[in-house]
Amino acid sequence: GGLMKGKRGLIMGVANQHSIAWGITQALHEAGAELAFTYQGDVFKKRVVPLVEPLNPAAVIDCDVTNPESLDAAFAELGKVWDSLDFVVHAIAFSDKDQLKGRYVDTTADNFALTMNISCYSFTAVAQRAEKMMKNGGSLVTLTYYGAEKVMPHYNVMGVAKAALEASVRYLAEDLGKNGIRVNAVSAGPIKTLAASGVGDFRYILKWNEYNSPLRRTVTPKEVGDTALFLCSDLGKAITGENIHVDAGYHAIG
Ligand code: 0WD
Repeated sequence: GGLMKGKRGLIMGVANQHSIAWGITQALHEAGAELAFTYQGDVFKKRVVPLVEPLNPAAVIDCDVTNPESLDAAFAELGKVWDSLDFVVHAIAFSDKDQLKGRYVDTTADNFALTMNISCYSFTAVAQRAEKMMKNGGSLVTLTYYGAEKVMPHYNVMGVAKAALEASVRYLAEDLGKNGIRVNAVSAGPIKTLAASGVGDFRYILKWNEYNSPLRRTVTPKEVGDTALFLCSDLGKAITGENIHVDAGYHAIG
């Protein structure tokens, strides 16, 4: 049985067992979804392949989202094993960590473009390709952070990119809604991951959230995963263009 029985989805952005995408994977796997994965290059291959193997993935594919040919190849590969697709989880972001501290105003043009490309545009690039495989409608989910809405210490250019990502969720929801494809974001509270370790003073941000969020704690990747599961499932079938905060309530007070 299970909420996701018979549903097929691609998860992009598992880097290791601490990744939010890994918590999302647990939730979707337990609910009975059939899963495929992309990882970024050989460095991550070594970690991701053994991690996902026990879940019997339909495919585990190398994909660098900055490279359109790599994206095309990944979806072509997926098309060989699946004739349709029900959901995609996009849990990918990147910025030069030297610019995730200090002042936003000092952001370079090169890193601005790179951060926007990987952390924002890649979701649209994925949507373009996923749309073609979503023959029975579908659900696209991306990960964002409150630093898109309010100034958070050190988040800087990533906050600007997440704001653009959240806006793109609304435009994509409008474009793809006609085909029954829903597009939503999950705004996760801070979680200690590889990507987060690049953000200046991250431990302080974790403590701050623990002391000040309404639930007086931080959140786990699995808790973020449970909301991603809800959005990918038919329980979320009337929800699109939305941004759900899974942050122990911090957005309500912050
Ligand atoms: O506190 C946090 N950790 C939060 C993260 C709070 C709110 C949101 N998020 C977001 C992140 O911004 C990101 O969009 O969640 C998403 C997942 O991030 P994560 O789980 O915190 O981080 P991690 O486990 O590192 O996974 C992100 C991965 C990359 O890892 P690195 O360590 O290289 O940043 O994104 C992948 C890569 O595996 N990635 C790429 N994948 C394909 N092509 C690329 C790329 N060019 N660049 C990064």
